[in-house]
Amino acid sequence: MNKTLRLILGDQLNSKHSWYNTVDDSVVYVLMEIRTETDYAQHHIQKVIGIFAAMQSFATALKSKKHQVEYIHLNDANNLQSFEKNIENLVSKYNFTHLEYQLPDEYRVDVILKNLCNSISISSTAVDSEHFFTSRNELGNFFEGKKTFLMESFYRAMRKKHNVLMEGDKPLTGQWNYDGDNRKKLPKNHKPILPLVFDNDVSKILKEIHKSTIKTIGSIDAKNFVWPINREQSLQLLDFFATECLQLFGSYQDAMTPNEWSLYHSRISFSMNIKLISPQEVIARAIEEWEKRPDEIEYHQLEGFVRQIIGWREYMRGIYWLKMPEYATLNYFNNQEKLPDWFWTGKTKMNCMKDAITQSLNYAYAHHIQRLMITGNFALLAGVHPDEMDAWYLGIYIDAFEWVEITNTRGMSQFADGGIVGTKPYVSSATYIDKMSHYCGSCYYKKALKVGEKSCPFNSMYWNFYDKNEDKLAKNPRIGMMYKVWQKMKPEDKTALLEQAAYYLKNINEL
Ligand code: FAD
Ligand code: DLZ
Ligand code: SF4
Repeated sequence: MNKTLRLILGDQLNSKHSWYNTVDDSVVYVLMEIRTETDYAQHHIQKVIGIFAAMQSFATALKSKKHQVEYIHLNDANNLQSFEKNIENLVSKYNFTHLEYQLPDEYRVDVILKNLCNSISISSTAVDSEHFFTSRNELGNFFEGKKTFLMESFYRAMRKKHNVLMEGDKPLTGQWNYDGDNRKKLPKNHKPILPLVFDNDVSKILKEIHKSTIKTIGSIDAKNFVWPINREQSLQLLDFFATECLQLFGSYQDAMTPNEWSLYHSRISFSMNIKLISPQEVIARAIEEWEKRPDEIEYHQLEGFVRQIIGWREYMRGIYWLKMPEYATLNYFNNQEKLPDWFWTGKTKMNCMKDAITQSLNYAYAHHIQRLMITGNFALLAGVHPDEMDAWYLGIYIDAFEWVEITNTRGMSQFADGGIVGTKPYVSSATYIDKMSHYCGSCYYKKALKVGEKSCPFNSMYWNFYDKNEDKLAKNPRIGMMYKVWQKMKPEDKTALLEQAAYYLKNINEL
């Protein structure tokens, strides 16, 4: 009798996949908690737990629909701790005649599964994961023959192709992009909405992780785990976003304030990245809410949100598949430094860094501007090696999977790709951070000081970065202005700035 084994990866929990349209006695689904996946990065404890909890809940739901499921728990005696070994074991034990898997999102796992299929004695098929708007190679085809990969042109093509916020072949309202309306600071006494959190009890899973030797980072309240772990909770979170946050999403998308960890962001990336919900339904829910309340939700709030998903998210995935595996080795500035120790503890006097890192350790989450313009900005100014950055971002965030982490980190944040994803490095002095946040007022360092004991480290390190990388950046039309300012500066002021930066960089662990 023919028997098929279907592998479900921890980030492929898509209950709408056509695999599940029929119940078939000759098909067995397998999910596995394995050390190759828990150990390829040092993950945040909430990330490992969130994935295991969602995998377990997904397996239970499949079983309740009469599908046959083999679930290999972390500490099961028969767990051989890798996809290939567990599959080989199952195939020989139960005489499977065919193996199927959904195309993985990660290059590393793609190679593992291809190799397995070549070496295994049974036939195999890879199918689409039926999640994204685009196929793996769509972006590559779209930009074929082009030297640059402008997100905006890809975004417009996506809007047209999928008929999202369109009126015929014109963008609704006549304007494609409202980014300019999305850069407000939070008013001083503004009290942001309290985020919707869940209270999942994941203590049993935590116990199993403690029994193993898995090394994790960050903290967790295992009796009240805040992240969604199934489709129902993901839909609730999406609903909360649409009804409570969307109306201010765009306006405060780039804003930051101490002790408020999510503001008006959706926190939907984890649910989407493990495929509990699809980008299509996330966008549809936001559009539906805007259509219901056009007087309360301005169009730019909606467009900003839709762009992140149908634009940036699909774009990053396309770049990943176009440029891997070389992408993971790029280091345009030849940066070689280590991450400061306090990236793992949050113990620094820099208020902005302390807040972004502490909340990352507490919630496995920071929003985009915290990742880009606080932690990423500092690390680029400090010349940290992109490998160190990737390891940190891949570990610490609950939504971190290489296809979207590496393009954002190595590309957008660290400019290690020399400008594939972004047109210029995202660096700033305290001026930008103060413009977008309430961090500087209560900081040990003084935002207005460029040199001296309490001068903000971002200020001198910013100029040091431009000075150090002049050969690579001076010709960039988007930053030529900065070099004019730098060149006009008095030599003694330049020297003082560079000496201050050198002092901070030498004593980076004491900042
Ligand atoms: P919202 O602000 O509510 O945005 C809505 C959705 O848009 C997100 O859920 C996400 O799916 C999508 N989105 C927004 N910006 C981006 C972007 N730049 N690239 C891709 N999708 C985007 N996102 C990840 O999903 N995983 C990562 O590992 C990851 N690593 C990052 C590392 C760095 C250095 C930077 C600068 C950004 C990274 N991002 C990553 C992008 C972005 O920060 C997160 O998607 C976002 O913060 C998730 O929170 P949210 O769901 O509340 O997003
Ligand atoms: C991230 C992760 C972790 C921590 N653990 C598992 C696991 O035990 N089993 C599993 O199937 N998937 C896990 N994942 C997600 C995978 O790393 C992810 O499926 C691949 O990186 C492909 O994107
Ligand atoms: Fe951050 Fe500098 Fe502002 Fe302090 S003064 S919060 S270190 S930007």
